[in-house]
Amino acid sequence: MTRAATVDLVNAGTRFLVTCHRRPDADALGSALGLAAILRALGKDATVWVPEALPPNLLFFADGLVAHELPEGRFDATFVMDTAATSLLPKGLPPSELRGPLVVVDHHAAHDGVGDVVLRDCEACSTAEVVMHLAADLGQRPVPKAAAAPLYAALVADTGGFRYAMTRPETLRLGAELLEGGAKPWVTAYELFEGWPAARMHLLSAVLETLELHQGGRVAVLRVTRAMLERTGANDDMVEGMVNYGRMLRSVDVSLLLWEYPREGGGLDTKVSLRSSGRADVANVAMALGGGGHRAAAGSQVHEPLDATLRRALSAIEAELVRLDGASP
Ligand SMILES: [Mn+2]
Repeated sequence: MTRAATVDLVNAGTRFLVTCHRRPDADALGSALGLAAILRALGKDATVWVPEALPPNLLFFADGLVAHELPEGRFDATFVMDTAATSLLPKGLPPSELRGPLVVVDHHAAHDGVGDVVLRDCEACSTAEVVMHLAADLGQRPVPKAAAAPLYAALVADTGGFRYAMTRPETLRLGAELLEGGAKPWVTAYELFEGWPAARMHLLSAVLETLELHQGGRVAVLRVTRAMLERTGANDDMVEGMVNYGRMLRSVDVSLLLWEYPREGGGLDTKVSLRSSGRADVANVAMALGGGGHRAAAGSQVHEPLDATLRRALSAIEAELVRLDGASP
């Protein structure tokens, strides 16, 4: 139903704002640029607006295509991509009389209902996939050439390079369509997963040194402190993906990365990143810590120091492992 409502909004309007969640990642930004290209192919005016600076590794598809200042005037609707919670809406979103209906496009299992229209498919591997299904409803498949590179980047990022369990035959067919549209597989993989500055490698080395195993080896714990970031000259963006290293251990069901993170207004929070090697549902764990996410990848930001957060996280993980062991004898 929401797909039909979204199509009606697109057909009825002429001027759209497209944005995404805070700290944009490849799926958030790629699905935003992909949707904007589709709207333009329909003769609509579409602006992708992101108030923050973009992560450098996403510039290969986004450079010069994103407005950082909010354009003036009214919009017929505002799309917010890949966003599961009100707290993740971009700062400075125009008031409702200027932005029009808020259409939230998403694929997260846990969603707080944010949006006047919520176009959400929890089976989709990425928000980019939801956009491609919407493109079909709008008569824009294959997608316009300008949509291919950003949507492909989103697909590759959210499936871990077509490796994660939600990679279905359909996912590869969508990927094939985007390659036919001109997306570049090696450029995409290199920019998303490699091309590191040396400081990031030094940070990884320090993070791996902190490895601890709990619950008889089933839980890997990694830490990132401000001191480690300072010592290696790394920044917070470079921590992205480091939680995955704990998951590589064969004994591990849950990898947990705890990261001292500056709190708005001063002080330190602890960011919690969780990955499952396939059996445990880490969205359950993240929810127990006030966050959310997917079965295999979830997280939270906790207003407590790292050690206190570690204790809470370990007990939430233990509860999930007990649930898991009860469910599959
Ligand atoms: Mn996503």
